[in-house]
Amino acid sequence: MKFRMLLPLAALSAMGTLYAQKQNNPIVQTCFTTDPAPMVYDGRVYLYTGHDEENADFFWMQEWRVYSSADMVNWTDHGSPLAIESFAWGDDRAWAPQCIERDGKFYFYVPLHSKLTNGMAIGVAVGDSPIGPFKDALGKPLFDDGSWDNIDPTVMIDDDGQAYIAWGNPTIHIAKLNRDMISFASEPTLIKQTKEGFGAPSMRERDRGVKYEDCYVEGPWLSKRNGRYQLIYAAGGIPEHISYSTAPSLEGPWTYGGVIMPVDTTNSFTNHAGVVDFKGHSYFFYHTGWLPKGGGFARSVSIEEFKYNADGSFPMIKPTAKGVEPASAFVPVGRIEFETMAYSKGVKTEENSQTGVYLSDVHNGDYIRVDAVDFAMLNSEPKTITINAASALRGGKIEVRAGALDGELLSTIEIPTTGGWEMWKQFSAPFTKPKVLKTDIYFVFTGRKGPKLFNLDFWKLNE
Ligand code: FUB
Repeated sequence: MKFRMLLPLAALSAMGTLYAQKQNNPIVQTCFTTDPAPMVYDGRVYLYTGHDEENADFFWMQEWRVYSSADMVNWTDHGSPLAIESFAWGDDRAWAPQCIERDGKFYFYVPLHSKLTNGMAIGVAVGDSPIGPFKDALGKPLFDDGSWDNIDPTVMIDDDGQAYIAWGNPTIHIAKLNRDMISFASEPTLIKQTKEGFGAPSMRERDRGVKYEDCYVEGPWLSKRNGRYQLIYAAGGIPEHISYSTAPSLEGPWTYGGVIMPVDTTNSFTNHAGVVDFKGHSYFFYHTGWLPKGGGFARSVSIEEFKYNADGSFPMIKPTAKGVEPASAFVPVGRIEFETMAYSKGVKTEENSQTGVYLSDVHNGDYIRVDAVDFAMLNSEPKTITINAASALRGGKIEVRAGALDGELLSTIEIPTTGGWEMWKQFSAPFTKPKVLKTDIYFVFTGRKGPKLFNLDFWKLNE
């Protein structure tokens, strides 16, 4: 009797947890992502990241990754179009990047370890699309003086068309770029760090034993807002917080603006920020160690929405697990890649030259969630769903549910073996539109406990 009374309570509380736990941060769960550099282009936000390896004991990072979103919650994984091996002169440490568009080309600036000088160097790759492919634009570093300071490049194009690049730890180098974006228009100089400008003089000029208000460390993010230049950066030493300084001109004088994101329980001793405005909202990107198995060398990108204060200053921004609300609805029209999702459990992504990026490592009990799917925006009612899948084993089953993991069942698709993990076949099943027309959609994967079930390429609703 006691047991029977307890059971519904336990079930209720489990459901409560399920609903209470809806979260969007970190925004990628299929691998670790670091050092976010967002770029708004043609109605989407492109996000360039580093990639911490699993079980790493240092920043042994091998590649950069690209994601994009039209709504800030559903992110498409575009894989890794740039890696250490893209630069013949580099051999290690694919650290914090930034990409920018100019004249229809995309310039992807990276720091990496130089074989030429045994220091860190700044490289630049170029591509015809925001997701690549990218290739080393110079065949040599853009800047390489053998110093370990050369990390974390940030770029901006001023209102008069002049492009600037800045980088460094614990120095801040700055230089003008030529219109070609791959050569300097001025010799790199150092931004002078002062107490008034950054909370402390530069590291090599600080007095021992003096407690300073703050200090620049690394990860600069250069931008301009309402005619004033903003430099956001990781500050304060280890563990890092995020602070900023502003200036009327890039020659200074710089004024220290304060802390934006304080040291928090982020489980990461570094932090690294990027800021963009998109669809009328302002977004702050940063990283934490909040994924399972996360930590200082296993970081993941998160996002918070914020509003500038009336005087243009930054508010204090706290990391959350909830993350941001959708900036627009997701209309489920045409072919939708399975690697477009707001949240997932258990799965990973892989890529090959034939399929591009696809969902892999799908096991019993795993799921993905696509947020704010708006069925009211469809011209006609979907009657079936088609899924492109591959399985070398016995396959499994996909349940499509609305609103929650155990929400309204919209479809069940059986995926049998296809004879190989990359032998793709399409499977269709009846689909009922949800009662609530704007809802989150869950794809819940079930099958034999233990082995991988299938790989998933795309889904599509049909009339
Ligand atoms: O990801 C490697 C390094 O850690 C970056 O270059 C720094 O900004 C810090 O986040």
